[in-house]
Amino acid sequence: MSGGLYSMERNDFDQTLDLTRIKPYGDTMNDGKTQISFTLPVPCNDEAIEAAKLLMKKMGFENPQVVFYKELTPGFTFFNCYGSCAYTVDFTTIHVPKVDSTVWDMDETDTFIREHIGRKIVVVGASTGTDAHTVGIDAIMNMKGYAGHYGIERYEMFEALNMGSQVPNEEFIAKAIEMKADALLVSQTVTQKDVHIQNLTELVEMLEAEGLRSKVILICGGPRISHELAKELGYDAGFSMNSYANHVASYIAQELNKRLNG
Ligand code: B12
Repeated sequence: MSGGLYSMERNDFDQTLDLTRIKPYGDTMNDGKTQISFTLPVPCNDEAIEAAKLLMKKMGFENPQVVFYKELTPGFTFFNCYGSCAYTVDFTTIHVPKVDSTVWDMDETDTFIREHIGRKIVVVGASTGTDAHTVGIDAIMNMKGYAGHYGIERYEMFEALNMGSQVPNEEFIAKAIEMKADALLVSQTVTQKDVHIQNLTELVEMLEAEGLRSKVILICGGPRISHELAKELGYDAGFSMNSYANHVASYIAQELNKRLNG
Protein backbone atom coordinates (compact mmCIF):
# COMPACT_ATOMS: atom_id res chain seq x y z
CA MET A 1 0.00 0.00 0.00
CA SER A 2 2.82 2.37 0.79
CA GLY A 3 4.34 1.58 -2.64
CA GLY A 4 5.12 4.65 -4.76
CA LEU A 5 3.41 3.38 -7.90
CA TYR A 6 0.05 3.04 -6.21
CA SER A 7 0.09 6.50 -4.67
CA MET A 8 1.46 8.10 -7.85
CA GLU A 9 -1.26 6.57 -9.99
CA ARG A 10 -3.97 7.60 -7.57
CA ASN A 11 -2.64 11.15 -7.20
CA ASP A 12 -2.56 11.56 -10.98
CA PHE A 13 -6.14 10.37 -10.99
CA ASP A 14 -7.42 12.77 -8.36
CA GLN A 15 -5.45 15.13 -6.12
CA THR A 16 -8.27 15.26 -3.57
CA LEU A 17 -7.89 11.61 -2.54
CA ASP A 18 -6.80 11.45 1.08
CA LEU A 19 -6.26 7.86 2.25
CA THR A 20 -6.62 8.91 5.88
CA ARG A 21 -10.19 10.04 5.17
CA ILE A 22 -11.82 7.80 2.59
CA LYS A 23 -15.54 7.67 1.86
CA PRO A 24 -17.64 6.05 -0.90
CA TYR A 25 -16.98 7.13 -4.48
CA GLY A 26 -19.97 7.57 -6.81
CA ASP A 27 -19.39 10.14 -9.52
CA THR A 28 -16.69 12.45 -8.14
CA MET A 29 -14.05 11.93 -5.43
CA ASN A 30 -15.37 12.31 -1.87
CA ASP A 31 -19.03 12.64 -2.92
CA GLY A 32 -19.84 9.80 -0.51
CA LYS A 33 -22.55 8.45 -2.87
CA THR A 34 -23.93 5.16 -1.59
CA GLN A 35 -26.69 2.81 -2.68
CA ILE A 36 -28.58 1.03 0.05
CA SER A 37 -31.58 -1.29 -0.05
CA PHE A 38 -33.92 -2.46 2.69
CA THR A 39 -37.48 -3.50 3.42
CA LEU A 40 -39.85 -1.75 5.82
CA PRO A 41 -42.77 -3.60 7.41
CA VAL A 42 -45.35 -1.00 6.32
CA PRO A 43 -47.75 -0.63 3.36
CA CYS A 44 -46.38 0.80 0.10
CA ASN A 45 -47.39 4.50 0.17
CA ASP A 46 -46.04 8.05 0.50
CA GLU A 47 -45.61 7.72 4.26
CA ALA A 48 -43.44 4.65 3.71
CA ILE A 49 -41.19 6.63 1.32
CA GLU A 50 -40.87 9.42 3.88
CA ALA A 51 -40.03 6.86 6.58
CA ALA A 52 -37.30 5.40 4.34
CA LYS A 53 -35.73 8.87 3.83
CA LEU A 54 -35.88 9.67 7.56
CA LEU A 55 -34.16 6.38 8.34
CA MET A 56 -31.44 7.14 5.77
CA LYS A 57 -30.81 10.49 7.53
CA LYS A 58 -30.57 8.71 10.89
CA MET A 59 -28.09 6.26 9.32
CA GLY A 60 -25.84 9.23 8.51
CA PHE A 61 -26.72 9.78 4.83
CA GLU A 62 -27.09 13.32 3.53
CA ASN A 63 -29.54 14.12 0.72
CA PRO A 64 -31.40 10.79 0.89
CA GLN A 65 -33.37 9.79 -2.18
CA VAL A 66 -35.68 6.84 -2.79
CA VAL A 67 -34.98 5.77 -6.38
CA PHE A 68 -37.08 2.58 -6.47
CA TYR A 69 -39.77 1.08 -4.26
CA LYS A 70 -42.17 -1.81 -4.58
CA GLU A 71 -44.64 -3.71 -2.46
CA LEU A 72 -43.18 -7.12 -1.66
CA THR A 73 -46.36 -8.47 -0.15
CA PRO A 74 -49.21 -6.54 1.55
CA GLY A 75 -47.73 -4.64 4.52
CA PHE A 76 -44.08 -4.80 3.33
CA THR A 77 -42.26 -2.32 1.04
CA PHE A 78 -38.83 -2.74 -0.54
CA PHE A 79 -36.63 0.32 -1.25
CA ASN A 80 -33.52 1.19 -3.23
CA CYS A 81 -32.11 4.49 -2.00
CA TYR A 82 -29.17 6.80 -2.72
CA GLY A 83 -27.51 9.10 -0.21
CA SER A 84 -24.18 10.74 0.56
CA CYS A 85 -22.27 9.17 3.41
CA ALA A 86 -21.09 11.81 5.87
CA TYR A 87 -18.39 9.66 7.51
CA THR A 88 -14.83 8.74 6.59
CA VAL A 89 -12.35 6.07 7.71
CA ASP A 90 -8.55 6.14 7.93
CA PHE A 91 -7.45 3.52 5.37
CA THR A 92 -3.79 3.80 6.39
CA THR A 93 -4.38 2.37 9.88
CA ILE A 94 -6.27 -0.75 8.75
CA HIS A 95 -4.62 -4.11 9.43
CA VAL A 96 -6.41 -7.31 8.45
CA PRO A 97 -4.90 -10.63 9.62
CA LYS A 98 -4.38 -12.91 6.60
CA VAL A 99 -3.38 -16.52 5.99
CA ASP A 100 0.41 -16.45 5.89
CA SER A 101 1.43 -18.46 2.80
CA THR A 102 2.48 -18.03 -0.81
CA VAL A 103 -0.30 -18.71 -3.30
CA TRP A 104 0.75 -21.28 -5.95
CA ASP A 105 -1.13 -22.87 -8.85
CA MET A 106 -2.03 -26.56 -8.95
CA ASP A 107 1.16 -27.75 -10.68
CA GLU A 108 3.44 -25.74 -8.39
CA THR A 109 1.66 -27.15 -5.32
CA ASP A 110 1.80 -30.75 -6.60
CA THR A 111 5.51 -30.37 -7.39
CA PHE A 112 6.23 -28.92 -3.93
CA ILE A 113 4.38 -31.80 -2.22
CA ARG A 114 6.19 -34.42 -4.33
CA GLU A 115 9.57 -32.89 -3.45
CA HIS A 116 9.03 -31.95 0.20
CA ILE A 117 6.33 -34.26 1.61
CA GLY A 118 6.91 -37.28 -0.65
CA ARG A 119 3.37 -38.63 -0.37
CA LYS A 120 -0.21 -37.58 -0.98
CA ILE A 121 -1.76 -35.19 1.56
CA VAL A 122 -5.05 -36.53 2.91
CA VAL A 123 -7.88 -33.99 3.22
CA VAL A 124 -11.44 -34.52 4.49
CA GLY A 125 -14.03 -31.80 3.97
CA ALA A 126 -17.69 -31.19 4.77
CA SER A 127 -20.36 -28.66 5.43
CA THR A 128 -21.03 -29.61 9.04
CA GLY A 129 -23.80 -29.49 11.62
CA THR A 130 -27.18 -28.37 10.29
CA ASP A 131 -25.66 -26.48 7.35
CA ALA A 132 -27.09 -27.66 4.02
CA HIS A 133 -25.07 -25.34 1.77
CA THR A 134 -22.75 -27.39 -0.41
CA VAL A 135 -21.64 -24.94 -3.08
CA GLY A 136 -18.79 -23.44 -1.02
CA ILE A 137 -17.13 -26.72 -0.05
CA ASP A 138 -17.70 -28.06 -3.59
CA ALA A 139 -16.01 -24.95 -5.00
CA ILE A 140 -12.90 -25.76 -2.98
CA MET A 141 -12.90 -29.55 -3.39
CA ASN A 142 -14.77 -30.56 -6.54
CA MET A 143 -12.69 -32.05 -9.39
CA LYS A 144 -14.35 -29.72 -11.92
CA GLY A 145 -13.45 -26.67 -9.86
CA TYR A 146 -14.98 -23.24 -9.59
CA ALA A 147 -14.44 -19.98 -11.48
CA GLY A 148 -11.54 -21.47 -13.44
CA HIS A 149 -9.76 -22.99 -10.43
CA TYR A 150 -9.65 -26.79 -10.26
CA GLY A 151 -10.73 -28.21 -6.89
CA ILE A 152 -8.47 -30.18 -4.56
CA GLU A 153 -9.82 -33.53 -5.86
CA ARG A 154 -8.06 -32.68 -9.13
CA TYR A 155 -4.61 -32.36 -7.54
CA GLU A 156 -2.34 -35.36 -8.10
CA MET A 157 -0.76 -35.05 -4.66
CA PHE A 158 -3.97 -34.81 -2.62
CA GLU A 159 -6.29 -37.60 -1.58
CA ALA A 160 -9.53 -35.71 -0.95
CA LEU A 161 -12.90 -36.76 0.41
CA ASN A 162 -15.87 -34.37 0.32
CA MET A 163 -18.49 -35.72 2.73
CA GLY A 164 -21.18 -33.26 1.55
CA SER A 165 -23.50 -31.30 3.80
CA GLN A 166 -25.20 -31.65 7.19
CA VAL A 167 -22.40 -33.89 8.43
CA PRO A 168 -22.46 -34.22 12.24
CA ASN A 169 -19.13 -33.38 13.90
CA GLU A 170 -18.91 -36.96 15.30
CA GLU A 171 -19.11 -38.48 11.79
CA PHE A 172 -16.64 -35.94 10.45
CA ILE A 173 -14.09 -36.80 13.14
CA ALA A 174 -14.63 -40.56 12.71
CA LYS A 175 -13.88 -40.24 8.96
CA ALA A 176 -10.82 -38.09 9.69
CA ILE A 177 -9.47 -40.81 12.01
CA GLU A 178 -10.28 -43.60 9.52
CA MET A 179 -8.51 -41.79 6.66
CA LYS A 180 -5.65 -40.49 8.84
CA ALA A 181 -6.41 -36.99 7.55
CA ASP A 182 -3.67 -34.37 7.49
CA ALA A 183 -6.16 -31.52 7.05
CA LEU A 184 -9.83 -30.94 7.78
CA LEU A 185 -11.92 -28.49 5.73
CA VAL A 186 -15.11 -27.23 7.35
CA SER A 187 -17.65 -25.10 5.51
CA GLN A 188 -20.18 -22.93 7.37
CA THR A 189 -22.62 -20.70 5.52
CA VAL A 190 -25.58 -20.13 7.81
CA THR A 191 -24.76 -17.71 10.62
CA GLN A 192 -28.25 -17.13 12.00
CA LYS A 193 -28.16 -16.86 15.80
CA ASP A 194 -24.40 -17.60 15.65
CA VAL A 195 -25.06 -21.28 14.91
CA HIS A 196 -21.76 -21.42 12.95
CA ILE A 197 -19.78 -20.30 16.01
CA GLN A 198 -21.33 -22.98 18.22
CA ASN A 199 -20.74 -25.67 15.64
CA LEU A 200 -17.17 -24.63 14.84
CA THR A 201 -16.33 -24.40 18.55
CA GLU A 202 -17.87 -27.80 19.25
CA LEU A 203 -15.66 -29.38 16.58
CA VAL A 204 -12.51 -27.91 18.14
CA GLU A 205 -13.56 -29.13 21.60
CA MET A 206 -14.29 -32.62 20.28
CA LEU A 207 -10.94 -32.80 18.46
CA GLU A 208 -9.18 -31.67 21.64
CA ALA A 209 -10.99 -34.34 23.68
CA GLU A 210 -9.83 -37.01 21.18
CA GLY A 211 -6.24 -35.68 21.37
CA LEU A 212 -6.41 -34.89 17.65
CA ARG A 213 -6.44 -31.11 17.48
CA SER A 214 -2.67 -30.63 17.17
CA LYS A 215 -2.38 -33.53 14.71
CA VAL A 216 -4.47 -31.95 11.96
CA ILE A 217 -4.44 -28.72 10.02
CA LEU A 218 -7.87 -27.35 10.82
CA ILE A 219 -9.41 -24.96 8.30
CA CYS A 220 -12.83 -23.37 8.07
CA GLY A 221 -14.44 -21.30 5.35
CA GLY A 222 -17.62 -19.55 4.33
CA PRO A 223 -18.97 -16.18 3.29
CA ARG A 224 -18.93 -14.77 6.83
CA ILE A 225 -15.75 -16.44 8.06
CA SER A 226 -12.55 -14.40 8.32
CA HIS A 227 -9.05 -15.59 9.11
CA GLU A 228 -9.23 -13.55 12.32
CA LEU A 229 -12.48 -15.24 13.44
CA ALA A 230 -11.10 -18.68 12.53
CA LYS A 231 -7.99 -18.10 14.69
CA GLU A 232 -10.15 -16.85 17.57
CA LEU A 233 -12.21 -20.05 17.41
CA GLY A 234 -9.11 -22.28 17.52
CA TYR A 235 -8.65 -22.98 13.79
CA ASP A 236 -5.35 -22.73 11.92
CA ALA A 237 -6.81 -20.73 9.05
CA GLY A 238 -10.03 -19.24 7.72
CA PHE A 239 -11.02 -18.49 4.12
CA SER A 240 -13.90 -16.37 2.87
CA MET A 241 -15.37 -15.07 -0.39
CA ASN A 242 -13.07 -15.08 -3.43
CA SER A 243 -10.94 -17.89 -2.07
CA TYR A 244 -10.19 -20.79 -4.39
CA ALA A 245 -8.76 -24.29 -4.14
CA ASN A 246 -5.23 -23.17 -5.01
CA HIS A 247 -5.17 -20.73 -2.04
CA VAL A 248 -6.17 -23.55 0.29
CA ALA A 249 -4.01 -26.28 -1.29
CA SER A 250 -0.84 -24.19 -1.30
CA TYR A 251 -1.45 -23.16 2.34
CA ILE A 252 -1.93 -26.82 3.41
CA ALA A 253 1.23 -27.92 1.56
CA GLN A 254 3.36 -25.18 3.15
CA GLU A 255 1.88 -25.63 6.63
CA LEU A 256 2.33 -29.44 6.58
CA ASN A 257 5.90 -29.02 5.37
CA LYS A 258 6.58 -26.65 8.30
CA ARG A 259 5.13 -29.16 10.75
CA LEU A 260 6.94 -32.20 9.31
CA ASN A 261 10.25 -30.67 8.29
CA GLY A 262 10.53 -27.55 10.48
C1 B12 B 1 -27.97 -21.69 -2.72
C2 B12 B 1 -28.44 -21.22 -1.35
C3 B12 B 1 -29.20 -22.12 -0.61
C4 B12 B 1 -29.52 -23.54 -1.08
C5 B12 B 1 -28.27 -24.42 -0.84
C6 B12 B 1 -28.19 -25.53 -1.87
C7 B12 B 1 -26.85 -26.18 -1.82
N1 B12 B 1 -26.82 -27.39 -2.35
O1 B12 B 1 -25.86 -25.63 -1.41
C8 B12 B 1 -30.73 -23.91 -0.17
C9 B12 B 1 -32.02 -23.55 -0.88
C10 B12 B 1 -30.79 -25.35 0.30
C11 B12 B 1 -30.54 -22.92 0.99
C12 B12 B 1 -31.12 -23.11 2.24
C13 B12 B 1 -31.06 -22.18 3.27
N2 B12 B 1 -30.49 -20.99 3.22
CO1 B12 B 1 -29.38 -20.41 1.75
N3 B12 B 1 -28.57 -19.56 0.35
C14 B12 B 1 -28.12 -19.92 -0.88
C15 B12 B 1 -27.46 -18.75 -1.62
C16 B12 B 1 -28.49 -18.23 -2.66
C17 B12 B 1 -26.17 -19.06 -2.36
C18 B12 B 1 -25.06 -19.70 -1.51
C19 B12 B 1 -23.98 -20.18 -2.42
O2 B12 B 1 -24.07 -21.25 -3.00
N4 B12 B 1 -22.93 -19.35 -2.66
C20 B12 B 1 -21.85 -19.63 -3.63
C21 B12 B 1 -20.59 -20.19 -2.93
C22 B12 B 1 -19.53 -20.54 -3.97
O3 B12 B 1 -20.10 -19.16 -2.11
P1 B12 B 1 -19.61 -19.44 -0.62
O4 B12 B 1 -20.46 -20.44 0.06
O5 B12 B 1 -19.39 -18.13 0.03
O6 B12 B 1 -18.19 -20.15 -0.83
C23 B12 B 1 -16.99 -19.45 -1.11
C24 B12 B 1 -16.26 -18.96 0.14
O7 B12 B 1 -17.10 -18.57 1.20
C25 B12 B 1 -15.31 -20.07 0.49
N5 B12 B 1 -15.73 -21.20 1.27
C26 B12 B 1 -16.97 -21.67 1.56
N6 B12 B 1 -16.88 -22.79 2.31
C27 B12 B 1 -15.57 -23.05 2.48
C28 B12 B 1 -14.90 -24.07 3.19
C29 B12 B 1 -13.51 -24.09 3.23
C30 B12 B 1 -12.83 -25.18 3.97
C31 B12 B 1 -12.77 -23.08 2.56
C32 B12 B 1 -11.31 -23.12 2.58
C33 B12 B 1 -13.43 -22.06 1.86
C34 B12 B 1 -14.82 -22.05 1.83
O8 B12 B 1 -14.94 -20.55 -0.79
C35 B12 B 1 -16.04 -20.47 -1.70
C36 B12 B 1 -15.51 -20.09 -3.05
O9 B12 B 1 -14.91 -18.83 -3.03
C37 B12 B 1 -27.20 -17.71 -0.48
C38 B12 B 1 -27.33 -16.24 -0.87
C39 B12 B 1 -26.16 -15.76 -1.64
N7 B12 B 1 -26.41 -15.19 -2.78
O10 B12 B 1 -25.02 -15.95 -1.22
C40 B12 B 1 -28.26 -18.10 0.54
C41 B12 B 1 -27.97 -17.91 2.02
C42 B12 B 1 -26.57 -18.37 2.32
N8 B12 B 1 -28.97 -18.81 2.70
C43 B12 B 1 -29.43 -18.30 3.76
C44 B12 B 1 -30.41 -18.93 4.56
C45 B12 B 1 -30.96 -18.11 5.72
C46 B12 B 1 -30.86 -20.22 4.30
C47 B12 B 1 -31.91 -21.00 5.10
C48 B12 B 1 -31.76 -20.91 6.63
C49 B12 B 1 -33.29 -20.52 4.63
C50 B12 B 1 -34.45 -21.10 5.41
N9 B12 B 1 -35.04 -20.26 6.25
O11 B12 B 1 -34.75 -22.26 5.25
C51 B12 B 1 -31.69 -22.42 4.59
C52 B12 B 1 -30.70 -23.17 5.51
C53 B12 B 1 -30.64 -24.60 5.19
C54 B12 B 1 -29.60 -25.25 6.08
N10 B12 B 1 -30.03 -26.14 6.95
O12 B12 B 1 -28.44 -24.93 5.96
C55 B12 B 1 -28.86 -16.94 4.09
C56 B12 B 1 -27.83 -17.02 5.21
C57 B12 B 1 -27.94 -15.84 6.14
C58 B12 B 1 -27.03 -16.02 7.30
N11 B12 B 1 -26.10 -15.08 7.44
O13 B12 B 1 -27.16 -16.92 8.06
C59 B12 B 1 -28.30 -16.51 2.70
C60 B12 B 1 -27.10 -15.55 2.75
C61 B12 B 1 -29.48 -15.83 1.95
C62 B12 B 1 -29.95 -14.54 2.64
N12 B12 B 1 -29.52 -13.39 2.16
O14 B12 B 1 -30.69 -14.56 3.57
N13 B12 B 1 -29.78 -21.91 0.64
